Amino acid sequence: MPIDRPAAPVTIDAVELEAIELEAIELRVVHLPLVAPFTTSFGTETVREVIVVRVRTSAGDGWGEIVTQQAPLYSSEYTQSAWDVSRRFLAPALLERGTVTPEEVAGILSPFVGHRMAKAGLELAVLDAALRVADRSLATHLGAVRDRIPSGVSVGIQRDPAALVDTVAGYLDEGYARIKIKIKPGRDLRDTAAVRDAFGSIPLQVDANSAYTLADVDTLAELDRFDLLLIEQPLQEDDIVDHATLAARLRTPVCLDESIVSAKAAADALALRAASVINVKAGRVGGYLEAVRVHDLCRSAGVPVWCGGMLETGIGRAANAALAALPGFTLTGDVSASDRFYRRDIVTAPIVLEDGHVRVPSGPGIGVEVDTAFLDEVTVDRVEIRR
Ligand code: OSB
Ligand code: MG
Repeated sequence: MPIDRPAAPVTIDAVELEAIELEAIELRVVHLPLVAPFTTSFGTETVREVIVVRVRTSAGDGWGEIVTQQAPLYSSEYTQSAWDVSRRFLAPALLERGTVTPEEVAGILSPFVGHRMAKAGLELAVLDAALRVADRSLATHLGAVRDRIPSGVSVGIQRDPAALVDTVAGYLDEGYARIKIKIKPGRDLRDTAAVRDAFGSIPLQVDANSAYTLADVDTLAELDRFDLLLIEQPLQEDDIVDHATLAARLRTPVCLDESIVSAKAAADALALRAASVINVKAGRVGGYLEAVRVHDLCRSAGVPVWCGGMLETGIGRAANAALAALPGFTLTGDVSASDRFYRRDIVTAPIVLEDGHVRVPSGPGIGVEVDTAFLDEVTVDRVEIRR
């Protein structure tokens, strides 16, 4: 893949947002029940535990979401690590600065190593507050070129291949534009074959969440016969060279998720030919602004990207729809309707599926309003950090 072509114009709109004056940062641990258990190669969730961030400013509030999960299984971050680092280090550093623009947040937090999901959630809340003041949408600010995006769905591992076929049938009936199934050793070829056999040439891809090693190359190569759009993160997060070795052995395009923790990591992975597609998740790369940089560099390299998900609540889901509306997001992402995961969401107008698409919010900031009464009901822990 060519990675040395002249850079395409940076998509982020050059408008500078005014600094906002931070008064306090509220963090909440929220427990939202899932409509059905979600199983991946690393475990099963029945309740989404997530951190909701509210920045309080002299000009109004801003909302963000820290997409960590209860346990460090997908990434090293988890709810209590994000809670601790946000409370003790990240929020105080922002409050210490007092007046900040969204573009300054990453720099202020950069002395603290890692903890990208925590940083991303805080940056999103500052972005939301500043954009609401400017009466500007996140989508416009990031460089969106679409007002709706095709919607894909990530399907967890089911009891058996027959149950998987039933579950996928339901999503296809709803109109989802692309199916992604989770796989793991022992639940790969038969599951994929069952879906292909049942539904023919639907847009289909698989996600292994790091469950394989290079010793599994023969099994993974057998997936080639299913004409998948891609295989996502077959090997471990830091197995960049092994992913390159594997990619050379497969016809199925290799897409990286867990490994891409920054724009630099994306550039390195492309240089090493470890991936020909990249899954962009704002939490994993430390924020929506860094996610745009990943998008920009892939776009100039001619590498397609798509927007991943972390079972976001309505807050992060709205922001993901904005990100996925950028021009380089040429593959259908995991931005599904809120009701794919939740019976009731914490925003007043959750994202819905319309003709296989979801609408990109166009209101100020993230473009959705938080249902604070329901948020209170699902809040299990709350802290306010003041300056
Ligand atoms: O690997 O993409 C992943 C959910 C949690 C952690 C990791 C992943 C996922 C998903 C769900 O696949 C995507 C979604 O939010 O719809
Ligand atoms: Mg993934």
